[in-house]
Parts: sequence; structure tokens; C-alpha cells
Amino acid sequence: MTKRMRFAVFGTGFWSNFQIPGWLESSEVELAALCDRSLSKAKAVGGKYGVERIYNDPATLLDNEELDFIDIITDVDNHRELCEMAAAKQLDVVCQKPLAPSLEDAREMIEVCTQQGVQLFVNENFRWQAPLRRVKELIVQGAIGPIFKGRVTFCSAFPVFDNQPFLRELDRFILTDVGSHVLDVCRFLFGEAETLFCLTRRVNPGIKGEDVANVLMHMKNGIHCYVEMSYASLLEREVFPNTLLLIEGENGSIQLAANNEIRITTRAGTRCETVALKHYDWADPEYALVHSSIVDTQRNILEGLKGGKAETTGRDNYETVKLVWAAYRSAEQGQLIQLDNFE
Ligand code: 89V
Repeated sequence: MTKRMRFAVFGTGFWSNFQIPGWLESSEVELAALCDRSLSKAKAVGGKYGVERIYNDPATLLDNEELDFIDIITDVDNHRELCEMAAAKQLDVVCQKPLAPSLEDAREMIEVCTQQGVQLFVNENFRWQAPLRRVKELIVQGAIGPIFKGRVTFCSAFPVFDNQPFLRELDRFILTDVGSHVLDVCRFLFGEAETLFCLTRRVNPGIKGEDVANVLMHMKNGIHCYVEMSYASLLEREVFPNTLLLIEGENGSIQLAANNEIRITTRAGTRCETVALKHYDWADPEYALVHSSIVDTQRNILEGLKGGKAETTGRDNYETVKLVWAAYRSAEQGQLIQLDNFE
């Protein structure tokens, strides 16, 4: 058996409870150490996974451990510093989304990793959701002909702040939290954007940032893409954490509904497929769709770490980060943004 890749995790909050077991689905990696500002939190997570090497200082961990890569699962404000520290030690970096708190920080992280000759990957999991992969397959197979319009919807009233209370405090909330995912899904399904317009607003008085955003993009291939996201949507049916789609092509349409049901309509009629999700005992049933996609995301990143091809590299994800920040600029200035000139 080839040597397992040793990694350390920085940040043992909510998502570490799913990203760690996601990694451990592979026999090719070994979790060597954990680090968190709160030693007791890190010890509790270490206890669950049999990890004894626990730190509350990232520099000490990096000095003491023999590693191949690190996984950053901390708040976004720490991403750049931890990335730079690991890159200086010649370690590959896997980082939670959103990659960075600004476009400039994202650029710097990519630059530092390039200069140090290490790889940077982003643990962006939505594009790895099984129903979205199937929809992409149908598009590529030409099931509905050339596409002219896509509507991507993530609208919910799920109490997301219960598990991630810090989201309440973000000055910029839904575009960074959900936009990072669904704008990436748009790139995955429809290609790169040429122009973008965005409107935002805050409905929930108990949070700092915006909880509603509507983005309209003209993609380089001519597709019109409308993306709606909200955590203020009290709907008859709560579908969290599903992303719903309505894609229209010259020969038909594809609809992705809740329950991972795909309806393909052509002139011959409508057929229906339901995409089964792989079940993991460690997944939270309320997040099953997202948690099962973590395993596929990490499997793909592992390919990249081994020298193969991975989708969610830092450089690729930069294009998604750009869309998030272009959306804020558009909303602030009431202007259409040209993506090629945006920095
Ligand atoms: O996946 C996430 O980053 C979450 C969620 C989509 C649940 O809001 O914060």
C-alpha cells in the first residue's frame, strides 16, 4: 500500500464534524493533528476521531508535525494567514469556502501558493451534489438542445444561524455564504459570465448582512442566468439545502425539484428521474445532500493532491469569488458589472 497522506485540520467548529469524516472515508489519508483557538473544542473533536496531537497555536503545529497538506476549516478571516503559514512550510493547502474575505486576499493566497510551489484547493462542495452532476451530464448529452436560460434558486427559511451563529454577525452574508456555492454552480453548469447585475436586501432584523440577493448574469456563451438566494423565504415547502433549477433549451427544459427529482421535458413529453444520494452515518439528515457531496469533493481534491486533476483549485475558484464581489459592487452602485475588467 502506498504511504497515506498526512494532514492537519485548522478549525474544529461545525463543519469539521463533517469534513473530517468525509476525508476519513478515504484510506489514502491520515488525520495527524488538530488545531483550534479553543483547546477544549479541538480535544473534543480529537476524541471523536482518535487524534491525540492537539494544538491551539497553528505555528507550533506546523513546526512539530510532518504533513503533506492542511485543511483550513476556520472563519474566513483566518484563511489567508493560515494559507501563507502552510505554504511557507511547503505544504499544499485545502481551504473552506468562501476562499477569502476579499478579492485581493484571494489573489494573494493564490499568488503565495504559486510562489512557494504548493497547491491550493477550495472545499467547494455544491457542484459535487449528485443531482447537479446528473443535470450537467444531461446538458452535455444535449438532452434539451442548446441552452438559452437557467434559473438557479436557493430560497429558504431554514434556521441556519442555529448551527452557525457567526453568520448573524457578518456584514456581508448571503452572497458570501450561499452565493459562493450557487454562483459556482452557475459556472459549473453554464460557463463563465460576461456581465452581472445584482440586487440585495436584508429582511431579518436580527442579522447584520443581507439575506436576500438576486443576480442576473449574461454568460459568455449567450445564456441568461438568473440566480435567486434567500434565507428569508417562508415557503409552503421548506427545501433546504436543495438548489432548485429550471433550465431551458431549444428542444426542452430540465427541472431539478426538491427530493432530487429531475424532470426532463421535450416535445415527446416529460420523463422523470430521481437521483439517489449516498448515505453516510455521520451526516446530519437535515444536510444529507450537502454532506454526501463533501466526500466527492474531497475525493476529487485528493486526486489533485496526488498530482492529478481537481476541479476546485484556488485559481478556478477565484472566478467564483470574483462573481461574489462583482455582485456586491453591482448592488452597491446599481450598475451592470463587466466581469473581464473587474478586480
Ligand atoms: O454550506 C454552507 O456554507 C452553509 C449553508 C449553505 C448551509 O448556508 O453555510
